[in-house]
Amino acid sequence: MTGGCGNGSKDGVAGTGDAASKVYVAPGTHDEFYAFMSGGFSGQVGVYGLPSGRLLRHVPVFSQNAENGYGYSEETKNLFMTSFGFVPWDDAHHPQLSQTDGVPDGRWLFINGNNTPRVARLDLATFETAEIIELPHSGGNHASPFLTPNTEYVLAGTRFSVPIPQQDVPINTYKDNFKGTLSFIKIDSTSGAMSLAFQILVPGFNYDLSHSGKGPSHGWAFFSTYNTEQASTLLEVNASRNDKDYMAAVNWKLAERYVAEGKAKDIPASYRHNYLDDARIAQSEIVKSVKILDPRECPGMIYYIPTPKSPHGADVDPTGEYIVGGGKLATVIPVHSFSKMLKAIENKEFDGEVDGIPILKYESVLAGEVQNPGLGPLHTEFDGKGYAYTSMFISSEIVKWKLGTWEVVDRAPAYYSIGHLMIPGGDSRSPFGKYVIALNKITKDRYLPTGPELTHSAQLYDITGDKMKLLLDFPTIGEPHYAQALPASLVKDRSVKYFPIAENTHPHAIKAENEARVERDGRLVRVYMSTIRTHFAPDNIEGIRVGDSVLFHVTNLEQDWDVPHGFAVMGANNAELLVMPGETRTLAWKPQAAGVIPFYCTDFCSALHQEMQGYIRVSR
Ligand SMILES: [Cu+2]
Repeated sequence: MTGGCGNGSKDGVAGTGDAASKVYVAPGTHDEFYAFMSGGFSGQVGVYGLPSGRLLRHVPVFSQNAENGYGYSEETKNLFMTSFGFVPWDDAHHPQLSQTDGVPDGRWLFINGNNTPRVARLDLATFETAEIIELPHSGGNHASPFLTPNTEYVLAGTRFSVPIPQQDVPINTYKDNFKGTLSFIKIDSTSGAMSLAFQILVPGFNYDLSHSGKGPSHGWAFFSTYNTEQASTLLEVNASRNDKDYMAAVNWKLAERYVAEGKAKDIPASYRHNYLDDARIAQSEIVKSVKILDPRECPGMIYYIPTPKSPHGADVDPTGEYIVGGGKLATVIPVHSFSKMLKAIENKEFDGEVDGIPILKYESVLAGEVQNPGLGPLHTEFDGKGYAYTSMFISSEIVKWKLGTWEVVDRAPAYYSIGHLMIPGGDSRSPFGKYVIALNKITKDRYLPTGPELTHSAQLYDITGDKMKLLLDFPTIGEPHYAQALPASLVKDRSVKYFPIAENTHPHAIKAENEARVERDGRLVRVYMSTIRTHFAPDNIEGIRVGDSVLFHVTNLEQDWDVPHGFAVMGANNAELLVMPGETRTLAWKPQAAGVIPFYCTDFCSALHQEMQGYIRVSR
């Protein structure tokens, strides 16, 4: 699977002074791009600068993060609520930058949770998770989250089909009882708030990846499928039998119209919608139904395009005319034509149907095939100059080819086993170009060994010339499954520096140190605490009793950039709090024995940081 271990240092330009100067960002100066890389099974998002590859931030999304109390503080726990209860981990795959007119706009980043189907929205003004919505009737939320060109919708296709509604049935009744769904999450254009608008019920295949149309194909979305064999066991064999699976072409504008006309059925469901409210406290609501469209009752809404073989990527070029299927077991890269698809639909050039969904003839839709591209084509991005770049997992390389002539013009090895690749804006209407990044699954000999588990990596190539030039490889956190990048100027000037204390509407905030106090209500004790360089108020707390439930509501009174304070209590069965300037965060604590318990600030905040401490007296 890995291509030629040990040959890693002989690659082209990397290691020469030329490459080093192209990625060198002098101390104190800024990178040109932000890159947002999924942490994969770490459940997080890594924020890197390009071209330097410097890690700037680690934003927790689907995993609790003890470092800052995310998922531990009372204000953030609700973000992890699901119909299964509190789920503190997920597998995050595909970051998607919000778009306006088909181009990243720097407002929000969406990312999927695969395992317990969810979609999160990060606010790029604060670099924090602002919202998480659960998806009912889904299993393995992989074809997600993919945006329409004005962020009208976030699309999400189920990887695993499941009984809908869930029921206790034999697994070998898969073909009769298992279905898939394609979910359409509506995005509020001002706030970014998510709501599940409708789902489309589809045959029980595996839906793998997606992209929306743009330009002439705006209003359509494309989802790759595999396991059209509908196997439920030994998929490596049983889901690899068909020569072609399908690309689903969905007319989402028409679907929208069908919903408006009342064609959708309200189906009972139970899923969570979690969001930070105006006081920056996570709320969790249960939603009890979802609108579902059945293709049998919605003619013209969805078609299947045959696509060889177990396609993975479903990528639309900047013009919106070409839809590229990365058939991971295919010997060619098939490119479908949107305009030919419309003609084929008009002329009813069908090859049967599945559950009311017409299957278009492959040749009628085909624009062309890239011949001998390499082995294991997965994903394609575009440079906006007429070229496409496809990752080849098995032959471990990036292949550059020309749209329209389908000829391969360059190839560059990746070290090793490249999954996704990414060009800044490379899935948009107007790519920013300049670099392609390989997101590699295996690194083997590329770094100093660190025991059995080695870092994953990203590799940066210059694509400004005819030939790709490897400039840099850098380690990443978790699995850098997919990434997106955009010019830093679209984000950096909107970055929040602190939260104005006057606008803090947290019900247990204090606005000044003289409001600091301890209040008892039966066995519940609330400590209204302030922090400012370099002390807590109050810092000597007495009157706490074993068996009390204590809530420390810590407000950071600082009104300056980059001055968080931490709050840690000895023996707390919890994480620390890291409180941003102007913010209030709450730590729940149950004292277990009589004595005196110290607490302190964990974030080095000033010359007298070591003096920033206090005591809690616990009595019987
Ligand atoms: Cu401090």
